[in-house]
Amino acid sequence: MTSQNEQLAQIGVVGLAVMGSNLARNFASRGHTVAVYNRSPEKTRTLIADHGSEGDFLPSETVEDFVASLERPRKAIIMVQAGKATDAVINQLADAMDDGDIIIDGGNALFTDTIRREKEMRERNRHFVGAGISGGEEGALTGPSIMPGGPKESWETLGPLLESIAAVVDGTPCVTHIGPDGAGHFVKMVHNGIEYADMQVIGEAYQLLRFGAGMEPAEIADVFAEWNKGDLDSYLIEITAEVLRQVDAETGKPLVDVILDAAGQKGTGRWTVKEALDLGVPTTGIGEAVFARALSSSLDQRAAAKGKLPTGALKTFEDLGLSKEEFIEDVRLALYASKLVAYSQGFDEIQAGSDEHDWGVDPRDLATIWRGGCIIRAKFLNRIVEAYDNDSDLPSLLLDPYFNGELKDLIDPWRKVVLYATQLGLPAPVFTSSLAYYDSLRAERLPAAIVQGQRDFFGAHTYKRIDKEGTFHTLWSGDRSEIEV
Ligand code: NBP
Repeated sequence: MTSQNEQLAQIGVVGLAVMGSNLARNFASRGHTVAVYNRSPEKTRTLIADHGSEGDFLPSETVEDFVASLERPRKAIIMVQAGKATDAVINQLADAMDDGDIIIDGGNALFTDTIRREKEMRERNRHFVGAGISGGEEGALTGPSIMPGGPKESWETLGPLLESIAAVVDGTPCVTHIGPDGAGHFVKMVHNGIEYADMQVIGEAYQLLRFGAGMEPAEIADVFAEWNKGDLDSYLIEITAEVLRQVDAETGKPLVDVILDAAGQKGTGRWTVKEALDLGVPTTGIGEAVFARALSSSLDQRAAAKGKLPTGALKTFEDLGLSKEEFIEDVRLALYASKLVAYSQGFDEIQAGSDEHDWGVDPRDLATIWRGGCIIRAKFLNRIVEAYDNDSDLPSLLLDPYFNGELKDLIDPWRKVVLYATQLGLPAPVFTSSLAYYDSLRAERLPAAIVQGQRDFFGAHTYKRIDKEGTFHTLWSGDRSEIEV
């Protein structure tokens, strides 16, 4: 620890709960002098007592002292609870700072709040950077994936600092300037949405192996560990194997069997879906994943329905006439296909958000910085980078020649697994809805023509024709002739 009189800090961290403390330690471990401040001074004192020897920290107990301990232009990262707390801290910092100083919000802010805050700070000559930070507490300490938005000039100053603490894959730091104002928090939001879908498809695969093929958690852990050596190689598959292997010390049962099957959520998945609805982007995989968590948590309704709803004639795994090995491989391929759809939909939402707000987000850059540090890090992201290298205007990831080739091998097992799940009576909402999305996307004709006919019938909403330009209406309650409107 260094005395405040001797030197100024290159970076400051406000908010020293788990994320802020770890981020401050990460900066210090890379040789930066780090100013630290927390509303309740105990957390600052604990950080210094426990980790002060890891590097150069400048602790302060007032915002004014904290700001005074920063090198100019001052750079302070806020890691406090999203919402009102963030607004309060931004204003305290802005009051104590000068023109050109940079305030970075590293929390999980809603991107529209970030747009508002950036504007407010710009009007006060402060730079404001909303930065999505992924990787949880471990990532914050050892190297997260960082998605900073805000003014490009701030990136010039901040970039090297953030690059020094980010995860590194193949020599490339997992951080880049995403785009102006709310772009960073927008892509972090969609990242989390994709994470929801990725977690859910892994859960659905588990469910089929466990309650379809009757496999034990430890055996499924071995399967997942094996999958982690191939196309599905990812952090989430890796940790799922760890969770499945864990035995509860109290009961001796697999831990997964004693964990209440009600999934929590903090809101970023829900935000992703709400925004997708507003943008008109069908992120069905993410939507189903968010709803699956909501349904799992509807405990009273589930208890009331348990054993009461008719199942129809279900098949057993034996009825399917498959070997366990065949089934496992089909489930693996269905998981891969559904995951591909979820990522493709997520990238579509990012493109739509970027177009809507004129952010110029480069999907290739995103795939690059998601390869390490973040929760959805996966080998698969290298393929997404290559897809955008080959065609930066790809209309859908599914149309990239590599993924298109993969889909030729995935489609039959995927259809089979959706069928098996239905016959076994096991819910697989993301596997199923992703296949419906895929079949809709490639369809020659969609039932939307019927919907347009109905809308015109009851509401004179008009329709377009496939054979000529113009907008038309049929006189449904008259002589049923067509008029051009
Ligand atoms: P929390 O989200 O639990 O927030 C606790 C911190 O906020 C404490 O430092 C607390 O100070 C401070 N705070 C609050 Br609450 N109200 C405040 C106020 N009015 N003024 C000043 N400070 C206030 O911390 P976290 O889990 O470390 O997360 C920090 C941010 O990072 C959040 O936005 C979170 O969404 C985001 N994030 C978290 C993760 C994760 O894995 N946990 C991952 C990625 C992003 P006090 O000590 O005085 O109460």
